[in-house]
Amino acid sequence: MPEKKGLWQTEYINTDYGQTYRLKRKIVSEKSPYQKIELVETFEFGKMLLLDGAVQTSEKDEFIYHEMLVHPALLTHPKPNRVLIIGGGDGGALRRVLEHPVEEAILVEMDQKVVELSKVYLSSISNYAFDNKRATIIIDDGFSFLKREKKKFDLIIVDSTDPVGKATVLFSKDFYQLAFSSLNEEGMIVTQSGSVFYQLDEVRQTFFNLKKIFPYAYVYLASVPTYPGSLWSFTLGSKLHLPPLIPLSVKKERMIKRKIKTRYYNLEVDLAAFALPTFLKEALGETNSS
Ligand code: SPD
Repeated sequence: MPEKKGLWQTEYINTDYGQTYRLKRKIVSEKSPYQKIELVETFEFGKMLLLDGAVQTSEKDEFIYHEMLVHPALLTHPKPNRVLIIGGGDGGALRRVLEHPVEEAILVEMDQKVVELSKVYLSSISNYAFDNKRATIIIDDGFSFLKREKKKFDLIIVDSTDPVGKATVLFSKDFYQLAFSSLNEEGMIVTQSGSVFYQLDEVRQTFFNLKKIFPYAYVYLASVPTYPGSLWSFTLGSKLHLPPLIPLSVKKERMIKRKIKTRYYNLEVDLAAFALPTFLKEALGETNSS
């Protein structure tokens, strides 16, 4: 058993379980008007961003989460032009969206400090996506922005904190109704929806809320080591397209044409991501589709 030396940072998932990292150094710890923001450098995962004590992203495993949040939906859409990201102030999702030939990617992040600190300390995650001419950064809350915005989107991505506390509104039926009316007729919404092991109720609620509004709804999975329980859920609502039923040859052609380079996502992973374990299928009422 290795010795527990040095400085450690724990994310407490509940009263009985946490995930702990040995730190090289604490970089930033400050309170914004919205949350406690911490940037630390860990031995195992490189630099890591925490909001209110919950790990949001790390240099070592961010590619898994961000590729899986963005590519399944964008490769399902034949011609995505206008994409909205709500949250995602670290820039990792924005970077992946801009790998597609979209005309405009709008990132609406509530906390300016998260964007500022990410630009300084997490450029390996955003790869300077904030400076891309096709990107617009707006500091606002996603719900208010969408209420005001008149022009429609092809994809809305919710890259928020966990579906508890202040982010809950982004998982509500009201929000999905608003998102539905803000999407073009081939439009989709995809949201991170929490740990299938530790937040199963939130996963169910997200799926059932989306399903009430969108004709098609799917949960899919990826393993993100720094997220509680690792097995992470994403929930996708679609007006027209059925992502797991798009032939892989079509997605492959789009990947090649759009020159998408990935480290986690590939077509076999895409196919497998929509296969759910039995306990989750049961929790979703065996209805992971239309
Ligand atoms: N438990 C943390 C889940 C965080 C999901 N969003 C992360 C934002 C990374 N861009």
